[in-house]
Amino acid sequence: MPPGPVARVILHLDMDAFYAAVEVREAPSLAGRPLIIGHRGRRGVVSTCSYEARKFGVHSAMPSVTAERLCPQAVWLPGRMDLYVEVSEEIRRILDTVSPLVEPLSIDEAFLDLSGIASDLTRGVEIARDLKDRIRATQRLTASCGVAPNKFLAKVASDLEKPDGLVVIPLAAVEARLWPLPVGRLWGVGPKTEARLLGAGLRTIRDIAASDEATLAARVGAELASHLKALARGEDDRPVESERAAKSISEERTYGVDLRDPDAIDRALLERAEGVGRELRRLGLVGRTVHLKVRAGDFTTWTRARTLSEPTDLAEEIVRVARELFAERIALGRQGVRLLGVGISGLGSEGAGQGALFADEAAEKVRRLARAADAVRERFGEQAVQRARLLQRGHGEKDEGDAEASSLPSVD
Ligand code: TTP
Ligand code: MG
Repeated sequence: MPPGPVARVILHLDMDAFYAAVEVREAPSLAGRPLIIGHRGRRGVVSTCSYEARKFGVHSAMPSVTAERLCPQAVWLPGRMDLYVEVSEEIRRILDTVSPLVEPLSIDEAFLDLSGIASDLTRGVEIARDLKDRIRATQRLTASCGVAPNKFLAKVASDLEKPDGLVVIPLAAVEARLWPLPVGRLWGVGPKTEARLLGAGLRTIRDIAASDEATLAARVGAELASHLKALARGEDDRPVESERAAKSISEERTYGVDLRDPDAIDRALLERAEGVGRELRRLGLVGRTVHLKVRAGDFTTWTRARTLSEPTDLAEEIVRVARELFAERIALGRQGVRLLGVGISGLGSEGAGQGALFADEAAEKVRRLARAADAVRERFGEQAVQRARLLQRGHGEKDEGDAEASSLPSVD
């Protein structure tokens, strides 16, 4: 037999009732209760809800007033994006240990290409089971996984037995598992196409598989018709695309003597933010989510994150958020700071958020100054340009200690 195309093993993972599950984890008394994440009232919509609330017909994007009517006994929470982003990143770190080829799709779902790791789908299922176990053990959350020879089938599979599902769809199972589903499940079928297909009496994917391609083309166009026919046969050759560009930039430093003086801590925050801003500008990037990492003398470690309304490459913005996070979300108690890290993720190219950024003249001026300072630094070295704040170092203020670890920015 001539060698065919290499069979792939693709995994799709989607967290169950993500925001709601995180809230239940944080407040276990909510377990088993209908929980809705969203704002109540006339203008609110439901972000998501627990599976207990779904039994009443509540779902994402539903007007809150409808949800209140369907499930008056539900507990409502407004949602905490920072926390969900943090958890999402923790999960991402786990995924990265499973495969070098990870393509995140949203805050709670990703594709993993396991082809180089799993010899066949059966092995892919074992890996998926391990992955689910690890997420449950370390995050106390459940994920649903689909394993299949391509992205389309893997995504369909992960949704089939939610929550806590694990479904494999080999090509041989396309008829049994894919064909009964409604046409709306086909990738590329939005509400308009769906209406057209339904108008032609095509309700399920089986109907598409059985339809004549020329007739289908007359309804939706030749290109889409051939695409839908391929999907209905369970064929999809889109590759899993991990981002090639940097995902985050961070800078951290460990102090030989724990920092206790609030001024010293504040200065350290600014120094780290300066490094991150400089690296962003060097790479021509802007970032959206600011991260703060703090390790106390007793090794208690916090990681906190907050997303900006506009992406930035400026230390001023980064340090503003880092300070907020430090003030609001770090409880040092009697401990000093042993390690401090500042980072940024949600990176994009500089041009991306420019409209809004350039609308702000003040920010643009600061940016020009920052660039000029970068240029001077490049020519004359690190010491040549120091922000006034950094120069306010008083005498005898040696409590910062010496850096144990390098504070060079790291890009990953
Ligand atoms: P989903 O994965 O679509 O939903 P889910 O994880 O809550 O539930 P499921 O078990 O069905 O996967 O979306 C992930 C998160 O994105 C969700 O927890 C909340 C947020 N979200 C919104 O804020 N609005 C929306 O309309 C949707 C669909 C999701
Ligand atoms: Mg989900």
